[in-house]
Amino acid sequence: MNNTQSVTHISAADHALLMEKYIREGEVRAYALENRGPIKLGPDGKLDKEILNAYREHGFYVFENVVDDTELRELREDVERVLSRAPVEPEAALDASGRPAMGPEFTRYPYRFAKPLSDPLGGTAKNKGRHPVKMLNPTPGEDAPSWTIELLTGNLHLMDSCLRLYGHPGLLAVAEAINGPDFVPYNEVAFIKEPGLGPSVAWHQDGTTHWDAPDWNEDAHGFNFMTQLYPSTPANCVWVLPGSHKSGKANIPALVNESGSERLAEAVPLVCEAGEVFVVNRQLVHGSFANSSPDRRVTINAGFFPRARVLDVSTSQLDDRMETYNAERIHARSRIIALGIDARQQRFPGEPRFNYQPLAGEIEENRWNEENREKLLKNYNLNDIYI
Ligand SMILES: O=C(O)CCC(=O)C(=O)O
Repeated sequence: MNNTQSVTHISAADHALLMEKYIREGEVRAYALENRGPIKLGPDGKLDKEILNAYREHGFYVFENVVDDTELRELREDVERVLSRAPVEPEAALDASGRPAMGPEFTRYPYRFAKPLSDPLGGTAKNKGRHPVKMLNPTPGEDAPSWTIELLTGNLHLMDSCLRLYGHPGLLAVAEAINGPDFVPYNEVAFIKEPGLGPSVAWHQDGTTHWDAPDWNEDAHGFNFMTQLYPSTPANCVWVLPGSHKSGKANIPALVNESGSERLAEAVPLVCEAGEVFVVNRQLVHGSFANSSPDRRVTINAGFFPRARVLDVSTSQLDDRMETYNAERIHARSRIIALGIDARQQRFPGEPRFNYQPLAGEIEENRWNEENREKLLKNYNLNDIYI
């Protein structure tokens, strides 16, 4: 087995068959971990210790019943709207209904396309070579389109429902428990894996800055929340290698060699129902296979870092630009947390309001209204933080 794998031509149907046994065994391993349940907060509003311990042990936790039916419907409708406004193919001016496509009004283009069932990153130098092994590229069905949208970037200015989800008091309490009360934002993207089309995200670990730091630890590169708008199934979901967030930089080609294929032995699927949320350490070895299944996955990602891992850190981005995150930059980006909290409170006034401590005295400045949509939210993702 080398980094390009020996099976080069496989139909989508054969790929699905190849996954069957792996899926069965992986699911058993996943449910044996006992790291799933509702978000539990104590009377002091702090996350239950057992949940935190399970997250720390395995590098992920599955939160059940986070998003109710109303919120789920709003999130799905927003994703549909944004997808319906996408250009019909990369660089096209019009959407599928012949309207001017959405995109040019944002400084960072919101849509990323891929070839159906392809692996755009594996075995390439892209993303700083973070994805060393190419995944299988099954041949899509004859009726497949030339392109599929695999990613939306800048969820919070694209979709108000995502801004409201961002202010979720339970999820923010989890962020506080893991990263400390002064946690800071990373970015927000949506992974779209259409049935029979969704591309792979080859095995990788996120984070590029602190691997060799003398004070490196399991939380050095933060975590992602992954909210599922449809069931996350073993055939369409992200798979992770439990505990790998604690062992430093993994040798992914060696893991693939030892397993005899891209189907890493000991990996488990992140399975859950719609409306549930994974919290996933970014240092976990993780990836997703080509979606040869009949089921769609849409994941709303939002990540957070410990402030100490970001403040005054200079680091290069995935596209090699150097950036430094000074206190002013962190403050500007963190205002979007306050904005999300206010947007959520206006939509769901019966819920407790999360107290984001770094901006506790700035509630008035960060009210959710049309003025701040333009002033603070539009193109907020130019201030995304990446380590
Ligand atoms: O959702 C996926 O398929 C991949 C997610 C991922 O790799 C990430 O969030 O870092």
